[in-house]
Amino acid sequence: MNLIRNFTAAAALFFALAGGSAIAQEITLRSSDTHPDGYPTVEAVKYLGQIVKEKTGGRIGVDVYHSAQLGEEKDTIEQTRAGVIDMNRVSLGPFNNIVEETQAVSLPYIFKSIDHMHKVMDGPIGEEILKAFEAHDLVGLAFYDSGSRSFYNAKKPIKSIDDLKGMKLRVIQSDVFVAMVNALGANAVPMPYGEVYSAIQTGVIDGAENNWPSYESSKHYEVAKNYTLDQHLIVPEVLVMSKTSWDKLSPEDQATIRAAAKESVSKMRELWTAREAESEKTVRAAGSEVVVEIDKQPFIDAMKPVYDQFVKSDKLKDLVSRIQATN
Ligand code: GTR
Repeated sequence: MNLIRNFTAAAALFFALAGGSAIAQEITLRSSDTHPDGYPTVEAVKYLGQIVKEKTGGRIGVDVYHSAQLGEEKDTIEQTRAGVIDMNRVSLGPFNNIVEETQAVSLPYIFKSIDHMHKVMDGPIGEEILKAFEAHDLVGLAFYDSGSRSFYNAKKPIKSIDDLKGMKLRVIQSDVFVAMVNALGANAVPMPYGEVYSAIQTGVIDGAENNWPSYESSKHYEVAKNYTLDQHLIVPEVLVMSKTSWDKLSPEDQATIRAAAKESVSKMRELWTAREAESEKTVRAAGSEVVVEIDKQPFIDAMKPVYDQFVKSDKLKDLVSRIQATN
């Protein structure tokens, strides 16, 4: 950021000396996203960038590096903590092993519905979880939607929990995700998102799990045609900033970015709803076999050991019971 700042300061001076009237961008924040251009999270952060640019008279801009140009999520999180990347939009999953509080909202079937998730994340519990990032060199700005995650595989349609037995399924690099898949009788294989397509194609794994837009945009549907809507996880996504980059900003600029992040949430939700429908249409048209009706109770029952394993500290117990009590 310093280099860019020096360069833009020099450019501003040049414009001033040359009598130019352009307002130079003084700060360019680099933001990471694993998803391709056009994906709702990418567009939401671009939207935030536009607001910030307008509100600061062009002084601050946000460049979104989509398609994992800055790396896989686990690595970009470390780079954001180190101040190398300024902003990052990531699923809460890869944060599970770093920020304990994120585990509470990454537990299978913790949310009864998308509405329930919105109520929790838009309220005091959400604020508390956003604040928890600060102890880990990050500033939590906002939560985005991610629909619900379900299993897909290259082998056979999953019609009941028994069909999962022995399947090798990729999960996000999170102990909660690993425990969840193992508790269902399958074998969890934690792996970066970008490696999943070829791992399915070459038979290293049988499948993975994700929401409609990711199943579609990653093209995993081309190699794993069986998709079962067991909806085991409604796990939100988060937009964070590096504490190092944040501390370089004035309190006014920080407030502008916070407000723009909040404003980008409703935009994101609009884009999300549209993309979910579009993605479903695309994968169905491409021949995916979708199991819609499935008895979820055995899946829910199988999660008991996962809750026992992770909901141990007073902090987690308290968070989980407050989430469950939210209507
Ligand atoms: C997507 C999520 C990404 C990434 C991916 C994954 O739903 O939006 O941030 O975490 O899942 O499974 O790795």
